[in-house]
Amino acid sequence: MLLSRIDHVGIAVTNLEEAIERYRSAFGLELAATETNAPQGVREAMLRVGPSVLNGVGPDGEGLVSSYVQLLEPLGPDTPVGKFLARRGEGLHHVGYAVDDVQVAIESLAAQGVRMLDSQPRHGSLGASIAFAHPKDLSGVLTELVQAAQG
Ligand code: V0V
Ligand code: CO
Repeated sequence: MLLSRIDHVGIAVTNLEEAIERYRSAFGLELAATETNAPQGVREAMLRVGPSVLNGVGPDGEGLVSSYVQLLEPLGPDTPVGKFLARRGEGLHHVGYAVDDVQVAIESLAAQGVRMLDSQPRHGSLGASIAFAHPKDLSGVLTELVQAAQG
């Protein structure tokens, strides 16, 4: 099986600090990290959902992985999240699934005729290697493959 779990759900927001505060106070979520990712055109925050579970090797340590809410504020209007906000407003932007090997997953999906937006892995949050698949080939959902950082 290609997908091992849901790593994160990505939510497009207009104001990152306000959204972090809302999600923290509403749900008691812990802020794991924030990062500016210029190639992806975002400033983003990862908020940990639930306990870390023993399920591989991830950023929480050997054998420990978590799921996250990823809040995404665009760096400008001409970015993926900037265009999304202009067209649809705030809302669910993508789903990120954990994979063991992102390069293997890219090639497997491409062989199934799913258009990959990235043919090579790119840098993602918490040191992950990521790749996106086109929403039009997956029932309208922008889909991200996430290979967690080692250790
Ligand atoms: C656009 N469309 C979407 C969509 N964005 N559908 C579902 N979910 C989304 N997020 C639809 C749009 O409504 C159009 O449908 C169609 O796709 C083509 O739109 P477009 O005008 O060509 O849209 P663009 O130019 O904004 O491109 C859309 C794609 C772009 C998906 C190609 O956003 C992209 O390359 N995304 C991958 C990178 C990314 O999203 N980075 C930010 C997250 P109609 O109207 O024609 O029916 S970074 C991240 O998650 C990180 C760093 C991490 O997790 O570590
Ligand atoms: Co993401």
